[in-house]
Amino acid sequence: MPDIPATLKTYQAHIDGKWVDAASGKTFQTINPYTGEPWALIPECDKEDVDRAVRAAARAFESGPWPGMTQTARGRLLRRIAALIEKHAQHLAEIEVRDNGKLISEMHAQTKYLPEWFNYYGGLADKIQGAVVPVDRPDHFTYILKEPVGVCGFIIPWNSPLMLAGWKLAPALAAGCTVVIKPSEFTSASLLEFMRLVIQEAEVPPGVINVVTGYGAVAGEPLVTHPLVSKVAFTGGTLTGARVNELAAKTFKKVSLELGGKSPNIVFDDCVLDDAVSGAISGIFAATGQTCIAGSRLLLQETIHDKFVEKLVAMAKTARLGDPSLPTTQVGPVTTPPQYRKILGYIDIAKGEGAKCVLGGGPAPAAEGGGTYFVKPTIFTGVENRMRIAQEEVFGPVLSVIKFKDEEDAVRIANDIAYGLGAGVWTQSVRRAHTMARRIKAGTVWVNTYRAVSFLMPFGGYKASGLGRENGMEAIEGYLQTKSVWINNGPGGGNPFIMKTAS
Ligand code: TXE
Repeated sequence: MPDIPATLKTYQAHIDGKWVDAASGKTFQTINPYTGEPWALIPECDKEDVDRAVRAAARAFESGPWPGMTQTARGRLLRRIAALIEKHAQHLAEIEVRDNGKLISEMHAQTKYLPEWFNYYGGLADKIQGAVVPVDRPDHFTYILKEPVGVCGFIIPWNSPLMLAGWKLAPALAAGCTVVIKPSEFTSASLLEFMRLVIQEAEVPPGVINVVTGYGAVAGEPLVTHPLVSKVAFTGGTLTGARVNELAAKTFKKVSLELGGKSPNIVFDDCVLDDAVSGAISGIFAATGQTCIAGSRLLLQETIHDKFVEKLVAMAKTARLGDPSLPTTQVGPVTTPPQYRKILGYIDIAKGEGAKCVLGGGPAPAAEGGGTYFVKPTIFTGVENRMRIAQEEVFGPVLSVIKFKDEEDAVRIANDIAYGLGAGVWTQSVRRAHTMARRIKAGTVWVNTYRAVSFLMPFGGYKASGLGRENGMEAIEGYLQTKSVWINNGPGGGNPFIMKTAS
């Protein structure tokens, strides 16, 4: 471990409205992936801290100002949070970049857009309502109540910490839940800054939102297994997601999972070629490929394959690697050392499988970016869909180009995968656009665009890409319980030994 510079910033966890060290007193360093230098110390929370945070969230759920707050007042609070995020968007983006090395232009765009989630779900807070049901019994009054599920545990990855936490937090608060958030051990700082600048300033009651920092197995698992947690919302890798799902099942928690992907970006010969080339590039090289919706399988119709690859390589070659905090940089470093090793490992696997490397294919020399974990934008052609480089998530700037013959062939290849998160289709045919959108098994299909998200549009995966949906009206259901209430206004009685089914 490098020596601790005297200038390291020290963070604390946030439990029950207070800033606290880990009970063990332990800390770990967080590293700037561009410089490779540690810049802050983060509390290494464990089971004991998680238990304190969950109990605080459970108390805040049951008593105090939170459960007494009207839905309209909750809506106002969410809009206050939105305004504060807007005020601090630049600073929050800078902290994200320092921790995850993604481009400032992308992180700032995310933090500037994030208030919309809190405005949207703030608006939705007092539209959450039950129903009166005209039940098939005389003299009965029956209604449905919508109630918050209770304490929610959020597990957040390192690629877009604030955005992915916000996608969960806004609907959870609107529903009336309380929350414990465990950010990734690689990127804890932005959520702690968010607690200081936004949540405290907005005067969210103590215990409603808690942040415990630490490692997955040590701080994440106790959150997933805690008996007082009613819902787990997880974004991360598919293997970890499967473990989280298994653990959460033991205490029958609601679970939503947003996991990995190996999304097909499908280009037909009737597309606008230059648009599709830009879409293919931004689909894989934006965020250094470290996004769950990366268009990592580029499916090219054979009639345009060679011409397209030529243009693709020519454009990808111009990518400016470098300091992610500069607005002119186009590709930043890889966020974590394990991720860096994983990407280079997959490049070797692809070469070993016989794919042809037509661009990049290894680490970028430090001089190019001045930083440590850089990988050259890499393109493989001649990839067959059965190869590991086509089937497994790399989560890096590595594109696999696969040829297809016709629509039928494209659908077959696109769906022949364990994942189902996103897909792109490039065509000018309206019929083809709708047909492909219907036939591809993925949670999102983009036509003539790629990697667009909105607070209004549900987001999530088919198959191994996850469970449940974030964003839009649908997300709120994941934070609600449904209760049926039966009131008999007539005479009671009947046979006490027989269930009262419809007469
Ligand atoms: O993710 P993990 P990692 C994919 C991507 C990447 C791979 C591994 O392919 O290469 O996952 O990345 C917490 N119980 N994605 O190892 O392990 C952990 O502390 C409870 C896709 O970084 O999934 C962190 O907070 N929690 C993805 C969070 O889970 C546990 C984004 C994510 O870490 C835990 C990131 C456990 N046993 C990676 N183990 C996306 N969908 O965007 C770990 N965690």
